[in-house]
Amino acid sequence: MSTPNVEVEKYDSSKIDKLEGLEAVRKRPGMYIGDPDERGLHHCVFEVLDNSIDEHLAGYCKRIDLTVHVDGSCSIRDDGRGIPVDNHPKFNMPAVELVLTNLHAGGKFGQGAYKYSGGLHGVGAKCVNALSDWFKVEVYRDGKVYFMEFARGVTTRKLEVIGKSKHNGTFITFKPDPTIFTITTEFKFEILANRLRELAFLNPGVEISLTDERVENKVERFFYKEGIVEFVRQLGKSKQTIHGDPIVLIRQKDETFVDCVLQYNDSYNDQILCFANSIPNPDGGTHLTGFRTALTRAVNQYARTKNLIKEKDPNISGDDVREGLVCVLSVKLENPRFESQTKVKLVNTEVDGIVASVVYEGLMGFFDANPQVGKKVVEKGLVAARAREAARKARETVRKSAMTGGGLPGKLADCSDRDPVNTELYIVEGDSAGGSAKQGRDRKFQAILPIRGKLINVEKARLDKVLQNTEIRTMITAVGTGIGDGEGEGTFNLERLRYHKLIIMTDADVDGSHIRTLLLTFFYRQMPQLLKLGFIYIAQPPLYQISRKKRVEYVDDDPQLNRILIKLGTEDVRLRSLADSKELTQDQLGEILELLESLDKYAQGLGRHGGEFGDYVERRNAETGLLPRHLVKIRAGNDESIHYFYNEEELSRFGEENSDLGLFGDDESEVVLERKNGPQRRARHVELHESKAIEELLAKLSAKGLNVDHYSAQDQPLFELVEGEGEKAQVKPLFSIAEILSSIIEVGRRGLQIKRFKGLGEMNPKELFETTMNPEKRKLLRVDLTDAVEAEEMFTKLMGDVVEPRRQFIEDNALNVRNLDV
Ligand code: 0RA
Repeated sequence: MSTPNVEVEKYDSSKIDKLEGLEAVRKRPGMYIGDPDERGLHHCVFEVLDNSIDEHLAGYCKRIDLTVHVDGSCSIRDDGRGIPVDNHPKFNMPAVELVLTNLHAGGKFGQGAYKYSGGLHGVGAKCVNALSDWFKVEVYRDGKVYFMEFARGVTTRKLEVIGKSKHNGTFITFKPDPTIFTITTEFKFEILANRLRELAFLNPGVEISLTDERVENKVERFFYKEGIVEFVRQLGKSKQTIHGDPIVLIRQKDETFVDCVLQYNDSYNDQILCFANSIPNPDGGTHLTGFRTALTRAVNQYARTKNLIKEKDPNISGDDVREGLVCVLSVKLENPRFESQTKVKLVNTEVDGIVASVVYEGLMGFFDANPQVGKKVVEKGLVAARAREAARKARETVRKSAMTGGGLPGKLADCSDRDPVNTELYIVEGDSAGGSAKQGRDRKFQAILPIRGKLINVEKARLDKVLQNTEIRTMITAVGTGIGDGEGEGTFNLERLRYHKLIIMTDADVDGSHIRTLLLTFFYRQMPQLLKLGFIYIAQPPLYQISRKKRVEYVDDDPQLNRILIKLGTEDVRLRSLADSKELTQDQLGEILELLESLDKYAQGLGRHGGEFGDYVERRNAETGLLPRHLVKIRAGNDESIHYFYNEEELSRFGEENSDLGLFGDDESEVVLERKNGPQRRARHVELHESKAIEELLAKLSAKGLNVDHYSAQDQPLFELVEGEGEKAQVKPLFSIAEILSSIIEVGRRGLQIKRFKGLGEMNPKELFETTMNPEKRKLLRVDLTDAVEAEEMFTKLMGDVVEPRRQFIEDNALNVRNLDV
């Protein structure tokens, strides 16, 4: 990346302060957005998003559109008030610039409309600015469109008016700085979608969309008029509920709002999701404590007044009252305090009592009005209590047999190292793959446990039944921790974990994915801490087996296959440039192919907007190397035309001359307007953020001696691809630069057998070790429980009773088993 072109101007001392302010964010990003890893990367999006949500809470924003672009940048558009643009007299700069560059600028951060904000009280967006390669903002306000741009937190384009608009809002696009986010700069659709869904549930009425331009047609919309009531319905979607509508308890006490929605189903698990000011608190806190106390008290109180439990009988315990409960508990309060930076636990002491009284009074009122539901809840609790007693006894026997039955199960091939930190347990599908794994492993630190046939479905059976299953018992003993929550003997104890990696290794077929899901469900239900703390992994056997003559090779995924084809293709050919009849060296050719491959990604992206890549590249300015930044696609009847613009000025001039298109009159990217004479025209404007990245790739190609004006097909051949030597040499003329890549891949594919790889059994012990078990080479997928909603839904769909969602889910995911980051 080139260094930003910072305008030179006199800075007074306050401005210098400001620049240093953002420099601090770049030096220690962790203090502001958390570690600059995958979490921190997505956190950037969420920080900007929180500002839009704040606008919604203040009553101004109805719609938020998020887009991930092909170059890895991300846009957030909202229809809020728009960041103020008026000049700030003290600092002599527009408010928007101040808000985005001055770490300590107050601005909106006085109380008022923003007191329930979830974000960092506005420091969010400027931190994101500081950590971005570039950051652009468009503000729609006072009938105008304003624009400004930054690079790594420094202003590179001052505020200017670029058009007119009847609407209000803010449109921010940024590209994370790869020198800060060194681990990954790739936004993950699922992570974004999960948070957007959550926000849409928690802020009813706001309409959120997510578009991934890296993939064709990937758009998801989130809009829930009824808010968390729908959230609870969705969580329980694949389960059988025991009463009709969810129970809704909503009340305000002083300045604190409590929203609590609950519903019972006939499963044996409970799921309570807690939020404070829209921030998830997976470790609960004072709101959860208040809820639990009140629920237990209300159910017992009701049971006693209705004589459903006898006077001498003990109370139904909290655990039993919560069996089969789905609940979303959302509080909004003025000054939320959390246990740590990650905000996983709320600590405001006053919240406990407030939530408890809202829930207790609300539930008692509800049970009185709906006695048949009250009775069912009490009965469910009584059944749970009896089952829990049976399970306790079963756990006890598991523990005893583990202690007395000679210790470890016979099927386990244990490792010699006894320190769990160093060791790993492979849980392998089938005795035959298990046998290979035993032979191939490094016995010092790798233990193997073969699992045979179908495991018991832990979703459909009560714990005492599950614990009678030998496969399950063997596994519990091998893992060592025990299971379940609660206190006392036989319950889960992390300190007794015998291996710090538990690796599930199954075939890449339907049975394999079924067994893997059963295992994950078991861990999720009985040892959730292992999942939360990241001890569970999925082995990644190769996806392809390719063979050439006698040689067999295993390939992980499609990009790797492509690289191999390119490499093989390159070995067999030489490229001769017809302009100077010079032959490229193999190294040169390799470098060029790498650049062409990167360009290919952008070519596909442009295609999805209706552009044609060769046509686009031809518009490269010969002197400056600059490419158009904007694309406008116009459709009138059956005619379609594409227009390119190099900058905002050109675009706005075009917009003004073609005002019927409403290019700037509307925040919608697609606009329809009736034209006085002639057919209706529809226009779609796309900002080509990727133009910078493409310019750089083309410049590199150019530096390697290729004339990039010839990217697409010419009348005369540009190169010759030569295969073989002397007399027998075959020569293929190439008419474009793009053709170099495709024809070399074609050569690479020749004489090659590519087979989609099916089972672990297709490899011998040595191959199995080398491809899938050798720590130096293998790729493990760590299963992380980032999203409880998704995990819960996946497990119940896959394992539960309700047939239709399961069938649908399996169909949707059968071809997709490798993407199972649960
Ligand atoms: C400062 C003050 C006001 C709104 C905003 C910032 C604001 C920031 C962002 C970031 C993304 N979208 C946003 N929308 C608004 C208050 C505006 C007023 O009082 O008019």
